[in-house]
Amino acid sequence: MPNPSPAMPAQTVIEPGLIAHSQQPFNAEPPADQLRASFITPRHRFYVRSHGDIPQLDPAAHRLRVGGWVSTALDLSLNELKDRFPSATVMATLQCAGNRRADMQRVRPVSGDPWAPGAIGNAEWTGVPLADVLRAAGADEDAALHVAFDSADECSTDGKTFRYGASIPMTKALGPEVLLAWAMNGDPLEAEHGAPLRVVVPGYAGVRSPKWLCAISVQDRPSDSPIQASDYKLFPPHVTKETADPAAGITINAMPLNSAICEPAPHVQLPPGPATLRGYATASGRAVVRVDVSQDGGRTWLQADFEDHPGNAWSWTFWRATLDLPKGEHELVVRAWDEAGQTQPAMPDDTWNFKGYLSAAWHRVPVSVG
Ligand SMILES: Nc1nc2c(c(=O)[nH]1)N[C@H]1C(S)=C(S)[C@@H](COP(=O)(O)O)O[C@H]1N2
Ligand SMILES: [Mo]
Repeated sequence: MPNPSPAMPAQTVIEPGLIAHSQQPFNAEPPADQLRASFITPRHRFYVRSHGDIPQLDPAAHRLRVGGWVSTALDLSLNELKDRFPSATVMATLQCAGNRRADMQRVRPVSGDPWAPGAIGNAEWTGVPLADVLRAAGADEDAALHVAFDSADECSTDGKTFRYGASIPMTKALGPEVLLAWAMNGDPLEAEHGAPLRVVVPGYAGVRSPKWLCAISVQDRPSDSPIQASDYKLFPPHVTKETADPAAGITINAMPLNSAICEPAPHVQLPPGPATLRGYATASGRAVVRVDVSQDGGRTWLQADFEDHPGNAWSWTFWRATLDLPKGEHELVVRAWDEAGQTQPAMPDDTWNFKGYLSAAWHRVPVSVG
């Protein structure tokens, strides 16, 4: 990075290929067709979601502390972490809880950036399993405990400034898929993705994968950071920003089944005849077993073909389908099915919530053919 200052100035264009929702904090996603161009999402097409300025941390000086309900507290440099534990690589999709929020925004106003289907990416993450580090510290593994993470970045919401923090239940933290990662797609992490060290919690909302990781604490309660305690909660449709009781909201951890059409783009003009639809589907821990597409708003369906469908449940699936489109206006639709026989809700209205989280209704793309 050319800028040696502790945080990037607001006007820095971090990834010119991304569509920015805001520059400070930097929040940006790739155009959907570019997202669909490679099964492993390259860094320049990987969405960025940050709550504060992006810290520029010195990898040589960086420390990771592990404490709380452990028998031996640890304080490790990055090199000590790499030398002491066998490394692991996991292919996993990372997805923001606000991915596809734009669909809910069209129902009724919601808070947060209006993400299209691009607040998602699939990468090969390399690091050490969190479970190995917890065991080396002699962590209490009681299923009722939580593993909390502290980051280096300062965030502010509603006038309060605090360091980013989040936690996951011990039961998830011990899973072999959960990594303390220093590399993405074989390269050291970039600053915007959490360099030099981040957590990757496959299957969980991105918010539980803290970037710029400084400390881990085993504790009997979730992180008390506002990110954990009040943000990223799912509320019923009648609850508003004014009436929301954060303690009563559901903590967003595992992500629901979702799918999106990445090509064609909404509102394009197509010639009559065969049109190829391409997109992704993800079940976040379960396997996607079927994807259906419709050209008439969901009255009739055709089964899509899988293009890339790894046996690994942490990674998304790429699908493709060809429809014969006559002249006129059409609403293209996709829905996925998981191995439990579940599918997505039909309308964004069905799961609308004022924060616009977990927007996972059938994805609808209007096109004109003529
Ligand atoms: N320290 C820190 N970690 C963070 C965040 C953040 O703002 N600060 N954003 C979270 C959210 S909401 C998401 S969706 C993912 C995004 O990761 P990415 O920017 O590498 O795509 O990081 C998570 N980890
Ligand atoms: Mo997110």
